[in-house]
Amino acid sequence: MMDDLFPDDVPDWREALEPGAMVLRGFALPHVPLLLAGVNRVAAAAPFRHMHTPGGFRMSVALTGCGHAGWVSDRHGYRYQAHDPLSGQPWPPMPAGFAALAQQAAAEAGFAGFLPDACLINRYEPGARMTLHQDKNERDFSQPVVSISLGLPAVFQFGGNERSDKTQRVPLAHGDVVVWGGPARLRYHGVLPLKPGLHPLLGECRINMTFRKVY
Ligand code: MD3
Ligand code: FE
Repeated sequence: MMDDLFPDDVPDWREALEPGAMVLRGFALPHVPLLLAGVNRVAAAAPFRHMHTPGGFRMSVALTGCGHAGWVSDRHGYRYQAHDPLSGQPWPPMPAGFAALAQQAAAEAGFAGFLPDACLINRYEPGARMTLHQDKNERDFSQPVVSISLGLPAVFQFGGNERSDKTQRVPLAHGDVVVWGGPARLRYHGVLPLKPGLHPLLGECRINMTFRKVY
């Protein structure tokens, strides 16, 4: 009866996309105030900016970051670096509670002991997108990436190990957390252009935070 409709051993908030890729629906919802306060503090010290690809194109997603490394792209290429090129200062420290939350999410997905040293923060406004890419600037691919979506919903594209592989579309909403590790770690992925909308907390915007072990 109720037990069949809502089996308590198969929580429906936890969804395996593929081996190594686990969606934790709403996992970050209780932590939204802490996350938004932290993002605002980081952005006050290291403002969101639109980087340029090595080929000279302005990225539609604005980004900032905190922790020991930030992601930088310019005409010389893309890489992690310890200093914010806008200020010449180290990236702001990771706000209290960030790393613990990422570690908790990773553990839920089977990656116990995840110790992120960086958090990249992407800001999407309507029309902004991220083309298919792999994340391979980190040193240790045995460590997962934990992503938290806030604000307007988006459609995530999850592909294979080759750019030309077929992709699946995964809707990601406010508070959803995804853990990407193991065989999913080097999959191509992207985000379709953000649809216009107004989120009650964030307005016309989506924020995506990704926690990584870079060094
Ligand atoms: C799968 N960000 O910052 S998060 C990125 O929504 C990035 O802003 C997207 O891709 C965003 O690099 C997607 C989900 C994500 C992040 C890293 C991954 C999925 C991943 C690394 C490996 C496989
Ligand atoms: Fe990525």
